[in-house]
Amino acid sequence: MHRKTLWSSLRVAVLTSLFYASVLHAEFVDPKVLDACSGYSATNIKASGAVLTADLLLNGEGCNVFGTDIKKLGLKVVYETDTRIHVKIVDAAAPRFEVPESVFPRPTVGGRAISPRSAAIQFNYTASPFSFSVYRTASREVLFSTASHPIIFEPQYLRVKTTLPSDANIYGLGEHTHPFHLPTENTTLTLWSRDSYGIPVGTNLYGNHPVYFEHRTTGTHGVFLLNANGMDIKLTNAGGTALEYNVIGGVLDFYFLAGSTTDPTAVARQYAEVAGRPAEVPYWSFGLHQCRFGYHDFVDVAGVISNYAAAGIPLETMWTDIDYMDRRRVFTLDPDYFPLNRMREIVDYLHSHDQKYIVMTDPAVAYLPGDTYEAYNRGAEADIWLKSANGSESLGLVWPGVTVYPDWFHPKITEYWNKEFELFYSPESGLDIDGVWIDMNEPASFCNMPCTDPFQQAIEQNLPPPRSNAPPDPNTPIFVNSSAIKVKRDDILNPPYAINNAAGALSGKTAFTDSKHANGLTEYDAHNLFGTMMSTATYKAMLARRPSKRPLIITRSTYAGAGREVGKWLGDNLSTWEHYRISIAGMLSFASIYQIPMVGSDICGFGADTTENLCARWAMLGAFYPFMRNHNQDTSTSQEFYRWASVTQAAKNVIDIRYRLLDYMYTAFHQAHLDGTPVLHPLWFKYPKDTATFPIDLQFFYGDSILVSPVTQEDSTSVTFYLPRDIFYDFTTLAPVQGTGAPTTLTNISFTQIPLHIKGGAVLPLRAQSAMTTAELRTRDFEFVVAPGTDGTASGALYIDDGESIAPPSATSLKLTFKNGRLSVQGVFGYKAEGVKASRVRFLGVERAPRTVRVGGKAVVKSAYAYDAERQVLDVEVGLPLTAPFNVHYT
Ligand SMILES: *[C@@H]1O[C@H](CO)[C@@H](O)[C@H](O)[C@H]1NC(C)=O
Ligand SMILES: *[C@@H]1O[C@H](CO)[C@@H](O)[C@H](O)[C@H]1NC(C)=O
Ligand SMILES: *[C@@H]1O[C@H](CO)[C@@H](O)[C@H](O)[C@H]1NC(C)=O
Ligand SMILES: *[C@@H]1O[C@H](CO)[C@@H](O)[C@H](O)[C@H]1NC(C)=O
Ligand SMILES: *[C@@H]1O[C@H](CO)[C@@H](O)[C@H](O)[C@H]1NC(C)=O
Ligand SMILES: CC(=O)N[C@H]1CO[C@H](CO)[C@@H](O)[C@@H]1O
Repeated sequence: MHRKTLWSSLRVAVLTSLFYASVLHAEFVDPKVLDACSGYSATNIKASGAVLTADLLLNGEGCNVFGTDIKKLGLKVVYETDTRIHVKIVDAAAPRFEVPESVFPRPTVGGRAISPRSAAIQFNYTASPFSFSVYRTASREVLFSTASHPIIFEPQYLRVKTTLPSDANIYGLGEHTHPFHLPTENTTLTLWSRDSYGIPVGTNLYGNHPVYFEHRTTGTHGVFLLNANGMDIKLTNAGGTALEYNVIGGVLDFYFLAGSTTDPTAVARQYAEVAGRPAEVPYWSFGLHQCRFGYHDFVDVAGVISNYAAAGIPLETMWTDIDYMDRRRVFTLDPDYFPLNRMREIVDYLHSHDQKYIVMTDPAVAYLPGDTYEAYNRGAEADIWLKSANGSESLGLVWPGVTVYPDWFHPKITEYWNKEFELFYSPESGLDIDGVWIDMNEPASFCNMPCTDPFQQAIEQNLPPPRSNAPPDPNTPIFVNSSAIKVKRDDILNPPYAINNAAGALSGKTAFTDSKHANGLTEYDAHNLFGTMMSTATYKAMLARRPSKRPLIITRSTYAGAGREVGKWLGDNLSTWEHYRISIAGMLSFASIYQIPMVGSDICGFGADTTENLCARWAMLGAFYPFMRNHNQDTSTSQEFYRWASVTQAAKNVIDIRYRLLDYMYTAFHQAHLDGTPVLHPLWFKYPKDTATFPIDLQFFYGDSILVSPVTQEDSTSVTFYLPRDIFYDFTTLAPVQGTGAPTTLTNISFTQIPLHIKGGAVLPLRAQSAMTTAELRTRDFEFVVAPGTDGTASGALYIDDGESIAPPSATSLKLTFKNGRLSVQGVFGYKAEGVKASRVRFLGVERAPRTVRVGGKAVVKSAYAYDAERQVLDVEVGLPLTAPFNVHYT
């Protein structure tokens, strides 16, 4: 059906496709054929202030490569800010699918009139044949250019290709497991949400982020294509480096971001203006999370909680995978293995020890008409299930067997989802969870194509599988040790241009692309939004349960902008050194580019069996993931940190560091929430002129200033890493280390240590001591570590609030600055942390013993400070309450 439409408002497409060649992969189409297409010519060009419009008329008959070329297109170019140009090309005659505003709110534009001439980047075009480019105003350097690559715009195929500098530095375009620095040789990045066990390189994974940052020594810019249809983005060096979009629907809706010529993080903030800034997460969410698939029953879960306490490893949050469900049905508890009264006992126990509890929630609901399964019955009653093309319920095959999927576009979906959360996760009578884990939301299906009989396949695939153990005695004591604690159907199912979907057909292992949503959209268009829409519904449901508190939601599938509400784990990796290494690139992509900073990979690996050494190294790397969770598959050997002595020690060492740095990271998250500044940085963000940093993805900065350089080779105790030409300080000894801009090797790194350096120029706010829970951590004093840069100055920030409110009633926000021997701590002291003091300051790189030391203007006695000449550290006792500004000064 057609719907009336306005520029930049929701529209519904009916792809009136005509005659096609048979299904082709674009790789079978010679690029020369596409480049020989006649393209369009711009006419009726009108430029007025910040807006340019034109009609694009097809030259001749077009090339009709995957359908019939659309005759007339509409071009609209808007200089939205001084650093952002919006370029949109649509079918002039008929509305097509666009990402709905409800899923991706457009940035507000206006307020101030932008003069194109003063903008940092310019839109330029050639009228016939039509091509366009974007260049930097000051340098006239071209950043994007479609010249000699005609735009192709067909019902189910859109093509835009830009030339790039040779061997360009491109980052983003996920989700994938390529290196962070994308190979430009023969690389295809496919965007189509897919349940992708083992996260294979070169295949489409769970989420979709059609945004890239391109870095040059002359500056960094960004390009975002706001299109959610399936696509292949190709990077090639054949015939000159180029990037080509091949998209099977929607419109061309580009945002060009100028970035900056000096600060690579500027483009991240500009992307946040478009995609939204990340949600703040609760303080406790930075604690250690423990999970696995395969905790058999409530006794097992309670035992893990007790064992962590017994091992003295801080456990903040216990998680449970689908094991808890009755026959794998969402919103149920298995009455024999996870009975409600015992589960409530576990949750009460956790809460009384300042610990948290999270379980998995899947979108697919078991299809059980006429049964007593209320989650299904209430959904059927409200008629909120995704529908097949003929109007029947669209069926999938997931953990509980045959399922239906919620239709996130249905007007009653919020009511339904909120109700299920309210009932099942009721603090009074249900499972009182503290956060939510949402999975399988690509959406996944186990049904093999053509999936004509999911009921038969449920039998063949043994779904839901029977339990492998007998249920425990329901009265088994736990916690006994008190010391422990539209279109033609064929076109939508098999479009003429077949994206390189690793699941084969477009509907392979997911909901059928001809399924219909309540608002008329098909899964063909909405597929890549499913995970993000489930995220939004879950966010609302958690807010409805606890209206003032920040929800913690960790999802598998995301679309651009998902970070406004949720965090993300990197999916079903394996316990391999390769996946340990690639986790850094994955995490950097989400945290530094896609604006989804609450991210981490399953520590010690999900699938396959881990080893002691791998798990020890991974525990330490994982302490520098914003989201730190150990998670494991049901068929893999157990890998809780307490299972090996070396891993226990590694985890304790590194959680001690993570927790002492927790406020430093919390402050970075607050800044990210305010303006999109990334919380993790690839090295080139900090050293944009140093070409050696561009490909590095085995090291990164945690926050602005902690350089993490993990050991990366199997069972090795040495690592060769890069220290840029700058001053650093060893995190453990605090002694200065001069970076030379050459590879540095450290040897004899035990399996309980990870190399960490402080980048000169930082004042770090650390808790003076770690703790067993984050609640306890919040009672600890602060200490400040002053690490001067090559210019002798340093700065930092500290933000403290109640750690959980969406709108905290009060906050402390401090600027920490160091110059000429003086650290000054100033700002707003709104949050009252009872009894929390600034206990001491450590000044690094102090070359000689001080003559005088003053705290708050008063000279202090010699016994109140210590100077270590070998390490060049001056350690000053402060002991002031953190309620007013103060200085510490040495001469
Ligand atoms: C803008 O486009 C025109 C026409 O193609 C071209 O002659 C000119 O060099 C371009 N300007 C820049 C700065 O790229
Ligand atoms: C490009 O990559 C594909 C997929 O990995 C491979 O099959 C093909 O041989 C490669 N082509 C070239 C020219 O390297
Ligand atoms: C309780 O836990 C402590 C600490 O791990 C252990 O030393 C002790 O043996 C346990 N006691 C019992 C009765 O299991
Ligand atoms: C509707 O379509 C589904 C999926 O293609 C099919 O299984 C079902 O039999 C159809 N129902 C009717 C009434 O045609
Ligand atoms: C390696 O480190 C251990 C302890 O950390 C130390 O005892 C040993 O001497 C070191 N070996 C070498 C070769 O440096
Ligand atoms: C052991 C194993 O199955 N490894 C696979 C996991 O995924 C990697 C890359 O992501 C593949 O290359 C491996 O084959």
